[in-house]
Amino acid sequence: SEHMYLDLMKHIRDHGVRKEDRTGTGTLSVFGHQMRFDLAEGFPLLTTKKIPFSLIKSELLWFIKGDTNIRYLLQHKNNIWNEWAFKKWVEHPSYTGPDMTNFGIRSEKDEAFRKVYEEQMELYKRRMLEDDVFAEQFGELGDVYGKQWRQWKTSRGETIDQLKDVIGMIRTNPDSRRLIVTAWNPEDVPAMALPPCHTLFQFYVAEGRLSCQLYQRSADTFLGVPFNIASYALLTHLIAGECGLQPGEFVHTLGDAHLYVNHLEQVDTQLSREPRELPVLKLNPEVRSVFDYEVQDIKLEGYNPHPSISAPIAV
Ligand code: THF
Repeated sequence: SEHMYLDLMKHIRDHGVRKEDRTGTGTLSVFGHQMRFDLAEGFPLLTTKKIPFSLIKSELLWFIKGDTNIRYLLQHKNNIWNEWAFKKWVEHPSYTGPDMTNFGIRSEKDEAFRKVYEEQMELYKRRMLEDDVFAEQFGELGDVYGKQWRQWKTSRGETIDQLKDVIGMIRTNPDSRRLIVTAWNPEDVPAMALPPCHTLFQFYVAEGRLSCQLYQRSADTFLGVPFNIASYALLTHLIAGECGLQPGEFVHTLGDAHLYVNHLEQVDTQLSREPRELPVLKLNPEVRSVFDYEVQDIKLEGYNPHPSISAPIAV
């Protein structure tokens, strides 16, 4: 339940060790943690702060399509991957605008720079939507989840559709202990802008219920984890539906679980709030396949969260 998440934040806040990180922001961190969410109790979207479920839907459908270009996200008003694609643009030799080195940290510390950055980001988004050639070149994130789930490239030049294969296995051999999808490709990792945080997930079928466990190597506990929980819970619902199973549990196993030090005030605010009743997921019963969902086929009922709490994302 939501208490598992709140307890994790409290645990990291009170017992985490100070650790520097790739982004230069600084974190409190613990290593190795597990949470469980019984999907029969309701849909695990946090109620102690408002989470924009529409962003979780469009991000997951984007992964499922095997798409790795953020244009689809922008068309759905989803900006959560912008910084990573933007970074590729401003670091490209053809970029002629103002210097954007370390834009994440600088825009937090320097008000004037922040304005310039926000203008460049608006420009980037407009071109992404209006200019097909630009979008093809500068919207591409490369070997991220969609690619590894749907078009894993083997050394022999073949392509593996892990998601389709695992759904086939759940249907034909539900007792299998090999129901695994991995996004971690050691051959590709050195060249990746952002190696996958959701490294590997496994399905498990028992008593007519489909469970899913995710191993997440790195967990941005305040901003990212609430999205990750809801995203994999939704994936489990979609696959269970296609396979004629009930959704079981989502088990979330974390490696480096951290709180960025510039999120700590927000954490205290959230921990002072009482969880509310969980919403219920409603899927369009006419959709038969995981691969056919559109955003409007997925709805939530009874979501009455506390207000959102804003926090800067570390890039
Ligand atoms: N990088 C970092 N530092 N943290 C992450 O969680 C993360 N992700 C994805 C890739 N890199 C990451 C991106 N996922 C938000 C949420 C999830 C993201 C990125 C950003 C975010 O800013 N959420 C806001 C709302 C944003 C909005 O309304 O537009 C929030 O308040 O929740 C790990 O998967």
